[in-house]
Amino acid sequence: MYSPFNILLMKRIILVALCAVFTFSLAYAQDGKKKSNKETLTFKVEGMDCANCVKKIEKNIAFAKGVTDLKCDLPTRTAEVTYRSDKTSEAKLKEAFKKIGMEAKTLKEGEEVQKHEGHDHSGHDHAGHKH
Ligand SMILES: [Cu+2]
Repeated sequence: MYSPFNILLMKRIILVALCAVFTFSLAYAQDGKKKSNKETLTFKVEGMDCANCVKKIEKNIAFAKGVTDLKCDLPTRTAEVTYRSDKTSEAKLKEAFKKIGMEAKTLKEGEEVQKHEGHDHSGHDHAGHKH
């Protein structure tokens, strides 16, 4: 027979146990991240104007030292770079973009990305820009 008090106590124990499991799994997830030294940065890339520019980034930045993943988004002109922080750094990644003639700016988390609707080439000089 369970008294109302016991049922309450059991509910509390279950709740505490659930909390403990949740906290542990969170700690584990963070531990795993630390071990692989993986970080992700989103860059706003000036000069990423067409599919060829994206290809250029994919051919170069994806194979830059320490880069493990790369996702380019043409409409927002952003490149999401996942990299190993023990192999490369934000500054080195920006340098890699510079080498292919593009300026990358780190996008702060939560910063609004302006949609680049259509394909506006005004003020975009394609001279010396080999496709
Ligand atoms: Cu282009």
